[in-house]
Amino acid sequence: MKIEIAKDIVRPHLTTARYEHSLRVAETAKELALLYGEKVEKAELAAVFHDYAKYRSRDELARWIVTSYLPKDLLDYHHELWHGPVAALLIEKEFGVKDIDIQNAIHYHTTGRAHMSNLEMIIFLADYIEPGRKFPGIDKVREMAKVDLVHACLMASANTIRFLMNKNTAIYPDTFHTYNDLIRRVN
Ligand code: DGI
Ligand code: FE
Ligand code: FE
Ligand code: FE
Repeated sequence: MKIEIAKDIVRPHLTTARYEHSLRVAETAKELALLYGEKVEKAELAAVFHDYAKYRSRDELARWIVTSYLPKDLLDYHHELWHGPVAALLIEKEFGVKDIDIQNAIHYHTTGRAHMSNLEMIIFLADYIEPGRKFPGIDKVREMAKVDLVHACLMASANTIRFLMNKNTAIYPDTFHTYNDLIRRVN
């Protein structure tokens, strides 16, 4: 699918702010793909669609999880974790985007997982560091993103886990798997 078509599809499903976030994630993902030798078109397409399901109702998201191959344990955790997996499903069902690399990058963009591909890490990281984001410690992650993809993802993962623990929120297993896997991969 051409990127401009994808943008036109996604736009009416998002708020203006969320749409602009998605465009910045796409720009950031494109830069990271160039830097780390991954396919720029796949990175951009995954980024444009990554938050596609963000504003579906809780009921609809839950229904897609219950009636598809998606992991049922998502339902035991915050509904914020559901939009990535459901978007990965819906782009195939609705638009025939059946590319497992793109679908995995979208599916795991919020939590990450163990053994992420470079494309998965690029979307995970671009979502975290796009220029509109303000998190404590983000500038150090942006600097690291220019030199070491794995290490930058580890910093983002650690920051997110710290943030969630400070809020006393339940943490999905893949969120921990991401951290544990990346800490073994940095040298
Ligand atoms: O959709 P975005 O706002 O662009 O970003 P996102 O999909 O990466 O993250 C949405 C939220 O999910 C963010 O505030 C962090 C949170 N999150 C990440 N991992 C977990 C989590 N929330 C819970 N409850 N558990 C997690 O494991
Ligand atoms: Fe998201
Ligand atoms: Fe994220
Ligand atoms: Fe996002």
